[in-house]
Amino acid sequence: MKKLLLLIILLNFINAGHCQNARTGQLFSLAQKYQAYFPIGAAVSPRVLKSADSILIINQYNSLVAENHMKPMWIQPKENVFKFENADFVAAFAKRHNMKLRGHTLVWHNQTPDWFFKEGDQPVSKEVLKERMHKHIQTVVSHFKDRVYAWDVVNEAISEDKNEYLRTSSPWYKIMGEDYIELAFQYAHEADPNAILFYNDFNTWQPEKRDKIIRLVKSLKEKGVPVGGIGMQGHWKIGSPTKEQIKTAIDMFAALGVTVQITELDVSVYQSDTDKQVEMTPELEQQQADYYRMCFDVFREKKDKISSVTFWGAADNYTWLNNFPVRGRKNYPLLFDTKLQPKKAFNLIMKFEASPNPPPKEGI
Ligand code: HAH
Repeated sequence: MKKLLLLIILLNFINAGHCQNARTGQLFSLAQKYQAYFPIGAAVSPRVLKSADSILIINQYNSLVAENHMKPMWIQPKENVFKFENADFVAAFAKRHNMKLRGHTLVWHNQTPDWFFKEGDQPVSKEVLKERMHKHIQTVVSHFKDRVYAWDVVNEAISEDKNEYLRTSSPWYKIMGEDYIELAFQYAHEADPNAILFYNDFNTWQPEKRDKIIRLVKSLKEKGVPVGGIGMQGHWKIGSPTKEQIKTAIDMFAALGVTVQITELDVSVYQSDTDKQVEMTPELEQQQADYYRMCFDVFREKKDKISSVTFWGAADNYTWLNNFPVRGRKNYPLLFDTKLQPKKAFNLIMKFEASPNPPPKEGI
């Protein structure tokens, strides 16, 4: 009995991520299917890579990003104490399996330790913060040089408030003023001139926010700041944003002469913070699948403007949305279910006539 159980567990483990056609036995891989379009990524942690999920990840994705372990809080928890072990594990896994690697993130108002902004119990001076930023970016970007091909240099610097341009509540802004953004890009470029440098944000499809991102990236480019891409996070929900909103944002961003990446895709099954927890029903799975199909129809149509699509997680067994925006409310936002089996969304986004492989895009 025990042996049988072990065998079943083992078979399940081996089977995870092999999406197989029952009739032909053919294996389907998302990354392979999208080879002529863009790399397909997942946000991961060393823990996930050491679990049964690793097989799913190897089979389905060809790009990785550390969900947390390259953030300042993890990588430089104390001044001059750099902890690369976890991020290195993710980088080594990517290399071993011939996957691309994105870097996330260098300068952000969240998940950045307080010491950056303080000297004793006083706020730090602009000059010292500038030095700390320089040191951080120089050290981290150099460490991953030749491994990370694209960095989210600045994350979420635009305000959500429609009467405000930049997020003035960010300690970076408070202490350094607007300059912090261009300095971050300059420092990153100095450390790795080959990396593609991204401005990354959420709600990029909302017209007011979209236009502020355009204003920012345009002004950076005019000043000769080496911004190479815009990351559309893509924390979306069933039905929103609409097809038109996604298309328009991609077109307007690409018109600035930068590449666009979908950097943190997931599709929540909830419409608002006050929705009660639900189980995943076939109806809900179908609605989510239809929404995902629309998104990928757009991404394929815009493949010349999009150089990567990354999911913010590998499967519904673990997602940050289980604790955001409501702590402990289970969500099911990804393509594989809690048992790592493909959902309807997976089947639908795999259902298209793939165009023949063109040569890979230059530099990406
Ligand atoms: C993203 N922010 C971050 O870029 C990522 O690093 C994190 O792991 C999850 C989501 C999205 C976000 C937020 O953190 C707070 C409010 C709105 C959106």
